[in-house]
Formats: sequence, structure tokens, C-alpha cells
Amino acid sequence: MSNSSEKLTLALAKGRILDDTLPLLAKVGIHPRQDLSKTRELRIAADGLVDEILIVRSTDVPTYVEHGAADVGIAGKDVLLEHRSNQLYEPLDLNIARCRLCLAGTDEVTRPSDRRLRIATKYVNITRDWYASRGEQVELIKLYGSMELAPLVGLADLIVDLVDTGNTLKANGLKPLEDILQISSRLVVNKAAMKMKHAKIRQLIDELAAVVEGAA
Ligand code: PRT
Ligand code: MG
Repeated sequence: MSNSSEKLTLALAKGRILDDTLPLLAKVGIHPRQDLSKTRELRIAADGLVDEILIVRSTDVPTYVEHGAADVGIAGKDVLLEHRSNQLYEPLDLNIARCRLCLAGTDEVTRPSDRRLRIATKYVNITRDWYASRGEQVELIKLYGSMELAPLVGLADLIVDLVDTGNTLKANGLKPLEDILQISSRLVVNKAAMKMKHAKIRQLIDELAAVVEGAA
């Protein structure tokens, strides 16, 4: 069924994942025909194994791939775990955009006696599961950014957020209290595309894997 005329579409997010991904793509001979950091176009033709790159919001990468609007995508493990799709294969850890998901706060965790702990985060599913696995129910406050502010103004007791250098927490008088997960970006593949375009996708996985291995 598979032949070399099949087109392969890759969903990618701007920002740090794109910065770390472009050198990987170049090493396997995939070259976008425009400068992705400059163009305003969201659909960019490419040369090499991938024919087209879609520029989407990082949290939307799993959505594009699970619906088959893109055959493959690159997304943070944080985004994938929070999104919770069972329609995606995750064949390769690209080992880029690494960070950790942390519980953070102003000081040690002191549990209020009259109510549940209040946690502000973008990662409500991951946080709920993590606390549930320790037998604790917490009140979750969903935020879309600037999580560090929440404990400072009494919106939450603690936050769950991504930490790299720790500078953002520090600048807001917070510190990491516990690591929840180690994060890196993953290649994800649409399940139907994996069957229909198997040869090309297999080649992409193998070539990227070789580059990641070499870099390790
Ligand atoms: O920015 P936008 O809202 O459009 O989308 P996004 O925040 O999802 O994109 P982006 O590019 O910021 O992050 C995309 C992915 O990069 C995340 O899903 C992670 O998998 C990965 N990644 C790796 C990070 C970080 N490191 C990181 N440090 N994502 C975000 N951060 C943020 C963090 O949220 C905090 O605000 O950087 C700040 C902390 O950094 P330090 O170095 O001060 O600790
Ligand atoms: Mg961001």
C-alpha cells in the first residue's frame, strides 16, 4: 500500500520545541522552505521526508495528530500526559526541551486544617492523578499562564509548573518542593497514518532515533 509519493505532514509548535527541533530535522535532511521563526504562514512546505510543516500551539499538537490533520507531531511529555489521547503512538523520545514538572511554593507544604490544599496549574489532570496516587484530594485551580503569581496573591497554596533553571520561581520568591515528572519532547504519530504511510514514517522514526542516539 505504501509508496514514496505519500505526503507526510508534521505538526510543530513555535518556541523552545521548534528551536530544538530544527537542528534535528536538518540532520535527517528535512528542510522547511521558509524561515519558521520569521514567517507568519502556518503551513510551510518542506523538502526531505516531511512534505509539509504545520505551525500550531504546543497544546494543540496532539489534537492535530489524533485527528489526522497531521501525520506526525512533536510535543512535550507534559502536553501529552495532560491531553490523555489513546489515539496516538509515541515511538520516540527526542530528548529535547528537557525540564521537570514540579510542585512549588513559598515554603514547605503546610496543609490548611479547614479545607483542601489549593493548587494552581495548567496541568490539572496530571496534578489530580499525582495527588490521588498519594491518597489526597486537592482543589485544582486551572490557569493558562503566570502560575507563579497564584501563591503570592492567595489564589492558591502551591503551584504545579515546569521548571528548567529555577530562575522564574526564584524571581517570584518560590522554590521547587517536589519533582513530579521528568519532561522531554516526543515524536507522536497518528495511528491510521502509521499503517497507511508505514514505510515513510518508519524511516522518519529510524533516522531521528539515530540522530538522538548519536547526540546522547
Ligand atoms: O508559550 P505558549 O503559551 O504559546 O505555549 P507553551 O508555553 O506551551 O510553549 P513553550 O514553547 O513555552 O513550551 C513548550 C514546551 O517546552 C513545554 O510543553 C515543555 O515540554 C517544554 N519546556 C521545556 C518548557 C520549559 N522547558 C520551561 N522552562 N516549557 C515551559 N517552560 C517555562 C515554565 O513554564 C516557566 O514559566 O519556563 C519557565 C521556567 O523556566 P526556568 O528556566 O525559569 O525554570
Ligand atoms: Mg510558554
